[in-house]
Amino acid sequence: MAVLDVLTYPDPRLRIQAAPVDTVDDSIRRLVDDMAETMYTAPGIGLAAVQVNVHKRVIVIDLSDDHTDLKVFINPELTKRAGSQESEEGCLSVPGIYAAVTRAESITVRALDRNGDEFTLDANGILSVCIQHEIDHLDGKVFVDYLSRLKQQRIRKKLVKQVRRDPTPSASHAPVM
Ligand code: K1U
Ligand code: ZN
Repeated sequence: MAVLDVLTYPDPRLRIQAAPVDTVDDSIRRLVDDMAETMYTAPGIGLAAVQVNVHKRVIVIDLSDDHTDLKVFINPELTKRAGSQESEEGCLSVPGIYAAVTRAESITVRALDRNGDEFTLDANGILSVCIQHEIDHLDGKVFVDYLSRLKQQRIRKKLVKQVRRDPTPSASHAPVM
């Protein structure tokens, strides 16, 4: 397994729409394992493949304290949304920034698991928020898109300055489609 570089906002590669996975094979399972290791190392509670510059519809989430509840969503689709909730969000691609975002309270998601088997899951609370946040990444969206223009400008300036001061290897890689 490997810890992958995470793209930092406003990197334009975060805007690339991810393509559906055709076949869940060993290369996808390796990607899932590397994404899980990257998420646990960060640390975070979710990660979308787009954030590690792989433009495929793959998400990992683990809300447990002890890394024992890894959830894998391949080609996830929201089939139901109900209600609304506001909660504080963070993002490994927007380090150090937390802001309130309004999303659906409860959702149903249909996806494939790491064996390529279809499942559906009903979620609410933080799991629902996290799934919606990660599906946004697959569609080239970042949570700061929900904030005011002024807040987006401030965040962009702050992170561009930070990356100039401390450049990461991810800044020079081409997208992996
Ligand atoms: O998509 C990402 O970058 C991961 C993101 C997921 C997320 C968090 C909160 C609301 C919506 C989506 C993160 O994991 S940010 C880091 C974080 O929330 C966290 C880190 C350590 C312990 C607990 C939480
Ligand atoms: Zn994120």
